[in-house]
Amino acid sequence: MSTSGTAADSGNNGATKDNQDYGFEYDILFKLVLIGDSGVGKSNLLTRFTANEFNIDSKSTIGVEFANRIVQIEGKKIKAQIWDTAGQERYRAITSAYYRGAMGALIVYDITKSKSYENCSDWLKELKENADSNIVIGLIGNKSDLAHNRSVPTEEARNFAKENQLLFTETSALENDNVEKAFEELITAIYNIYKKHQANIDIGQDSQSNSNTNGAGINPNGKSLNTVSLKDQKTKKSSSSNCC
Ligand SMILES: Nc1nc2c(ncn2[C@@H]2O[C@H](COP(=O)(O)OP(=O)(O)OP(=O)(O)O)[C@@H](O)[C@H]2O)c(=O)[nH]1
Ligand SMILES: [Mg+2]
Repeated sequence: MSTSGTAADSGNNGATKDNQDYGFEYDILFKLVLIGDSGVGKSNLLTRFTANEFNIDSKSTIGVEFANRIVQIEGKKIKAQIWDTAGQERYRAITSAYYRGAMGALIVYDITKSKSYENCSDWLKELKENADSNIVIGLIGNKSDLAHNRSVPTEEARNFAKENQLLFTETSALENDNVEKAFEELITAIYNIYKKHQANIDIGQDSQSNSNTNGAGINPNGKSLNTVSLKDQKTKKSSSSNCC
């Protein structure tokens, strides 16, 4: 996968940055969501990935923000539209709109805060209750630069991820360590499902197919792919505005 750092645009304030691609051309749109306790670094992971920015004094997110980045896989331009919400309890009411249409999610915890890791089961439950059942999910242990204050062992989190069929990465938004990898793995996993789905549609069309070739695929979580959500995901060319 190659990523384009020049095509990010932010939903934070409706503004775009000078070095951005104003064409916003893309072939496929993937909506991703970031969830996890307040203060774990969701917003900084987002700004690191979409604008290569980090803010040591970032304020708690109010409501929902989003930013985009174009990544390329196999020559296809994929617009990753990444939604970032407040981890604070009082903002939880917005969930259904937040999760609607999401094809991937990153559940973030802080490796120095065991409570934020323990709460990942609740975040996972919330995803299962609100998001598409076939959403691809990654678990992120952020703030790996603070390893001297670590309270969540890597192996414990890795096992939790394995048991729940989640992707897993430890990241540092501060040091820009593994941030690309975390997002790229998620986007690639979604893309592979998308590709399989497309191939199955082609096979289905070629052979006047029946229910065995109806486009269902398997995601990394081992579940069958919800074809409706992928069919609903528009394949677009040339858009001049953020779409959400
Ligand atoms: N050391 C270190 N600090 C980080 C890292 N990522 C974020 N932070 C700091 O952690 C604090 C919270 O970061 P945010 O990105 O605002 O956290 P959030 O998860 O978006 O929080 P809410 O919006 O309240 O849900 C800020 O002071 C950041 O500078 C990291 O990788 N390492
Ligand atoms: Mg935030």
